[in-house]
Amino acid sequence: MPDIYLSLGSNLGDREAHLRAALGRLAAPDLRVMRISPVYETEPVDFNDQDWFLNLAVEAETTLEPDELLARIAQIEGDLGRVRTVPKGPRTIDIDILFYGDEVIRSAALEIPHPRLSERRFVLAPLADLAPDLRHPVTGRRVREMLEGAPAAVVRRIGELG
Ligand code: PH2
Ligand code: MG
Ligand code: MG
Repeated sequence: MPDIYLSLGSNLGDREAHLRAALGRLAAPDLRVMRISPVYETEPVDFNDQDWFLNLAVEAETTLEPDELLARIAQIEGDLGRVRTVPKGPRTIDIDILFYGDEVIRSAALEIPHPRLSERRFVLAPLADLAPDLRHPVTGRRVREMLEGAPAAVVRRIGELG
């Protein structure tokens, strides 16, 4: 069964409650959540005029194929009240697939590894807490090397999800 890594983020309403609810929904007979990183409070990137995020990373095992995993995630995001207004704008919950084992998928619907992973401290900082030596299957760079080279942005670890 492949090890997968997900990034979760929320910057609307009760951010911790949204993260907790998403983690509760992710766990299923076909998806086992193995480890959850600490929570980080992070400065918004790409679309700056919005509130700060809470972000965390998850390591899981799943029997779902990548497209099935994507559909599951869309369902969870919808259930938690995510409405897509501004692209990259405020959201109750965003769940992104970072890695699916060593697979490389580049389709219109799905890109794995996540294409902007190596530029995003809000993804890499929590991921480095779980898997600093994990290598990107295309570039061969380790998570901790990507974090060291990522553009500056404020991320601060605020603790474990209670
Ligand atoms: N997600 C985005 C765009 N910008 N910034 C932070 N800090 N955290 C996010 O999760 C985030 C973002 C698009 O998904
Ligand atoms: Mg995202
Ligand atoms: Mg997303």
